Amino acid sequence: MFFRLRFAPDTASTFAEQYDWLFYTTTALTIFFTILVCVLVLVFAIKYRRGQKINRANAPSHNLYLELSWSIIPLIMGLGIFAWASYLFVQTRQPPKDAMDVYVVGKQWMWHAQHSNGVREQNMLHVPAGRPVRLTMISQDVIHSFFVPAFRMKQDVLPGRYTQMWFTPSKPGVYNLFCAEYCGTQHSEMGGFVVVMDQADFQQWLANGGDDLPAAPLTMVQRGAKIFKDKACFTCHGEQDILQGPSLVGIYGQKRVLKNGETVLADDAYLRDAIYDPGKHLLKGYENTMPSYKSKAEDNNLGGLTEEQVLDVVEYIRSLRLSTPPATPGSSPAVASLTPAATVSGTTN
Ligand SMILES: [Cu+2]
Repeated sequence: MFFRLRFAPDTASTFAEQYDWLFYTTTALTIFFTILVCVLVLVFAIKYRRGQKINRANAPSHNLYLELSWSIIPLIMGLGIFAWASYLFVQTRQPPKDAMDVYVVGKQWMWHAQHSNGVREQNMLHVPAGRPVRLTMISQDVIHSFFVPAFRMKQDVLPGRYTQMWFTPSKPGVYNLFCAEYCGTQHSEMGGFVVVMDQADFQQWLANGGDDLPAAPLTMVQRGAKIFKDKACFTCHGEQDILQGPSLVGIYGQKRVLKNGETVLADDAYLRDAIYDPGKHLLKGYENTMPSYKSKAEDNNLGGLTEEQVLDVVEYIRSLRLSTPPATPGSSPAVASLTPAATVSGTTN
């Protein structure tokens, strides 16, 4: 044979194994009932065909037990499949807290991945086997879709909104990565590979700066800190809340009370909005004096920030913590620091 006939792609994530069980179970049930119905139709058609001398008197018009069983048994099966599939679906929406973060930007027509320690990749994604990985994804232009058949995972990547996807790779190897949303003339060429490595190999790969980059690039937090300084964000966002702007220290993951009385969670999407559209969630006690840092094609990103730079800044803001634990009663208030806490490692949260 010139080609290997394959029924399904590789099975290379824990979800893939679970989804395959679900898929093969529904397929088996479908085949079983299809054959059952076909065989019965054929048997009865032959047995009672015209001209056959067979007793046709007293044919039953209904049978309560038969009708109940062919209603209730499929109902239980259908609900069982529904519960099973729902359980898997909910699982795929809940990344574990200790998942490794990777940030993905889709653009016409390439995938760009960035690891927390600053290693970047184009059309490649290196991940360790046996460890949950969470992708936070956004598009620089149109809708794309991040699709790894061997993981049985697919997630749309949208302009203007972060989407997430997580998986635990289960088998080292090289797997196809596709864009599964028609995104322009070279859509079919938008793809690459996901490389699943042993944990030790991966750590070494990551520490050595990836495949083709100089060693020791800036981490995402360092890059974010640099942008924060270059754009002079600190003049309004310092260690304390001031008239011009609120402090950003320790706000990540906290509830923020807005001017209109609503409360929102300061997560990645909130911080991105605050950079691109500062008036959207105006904080209580503040006026909308901040300019938008939305990058426009015509200014060649000189004034604004690209999606990748926003991810760096968000990672930096995430790292801003109070440098001492909350003060004990009677002592002076905790000192805030605008340098990232040394203990905060981008790969652990
Ligand atoms: Cu695409």
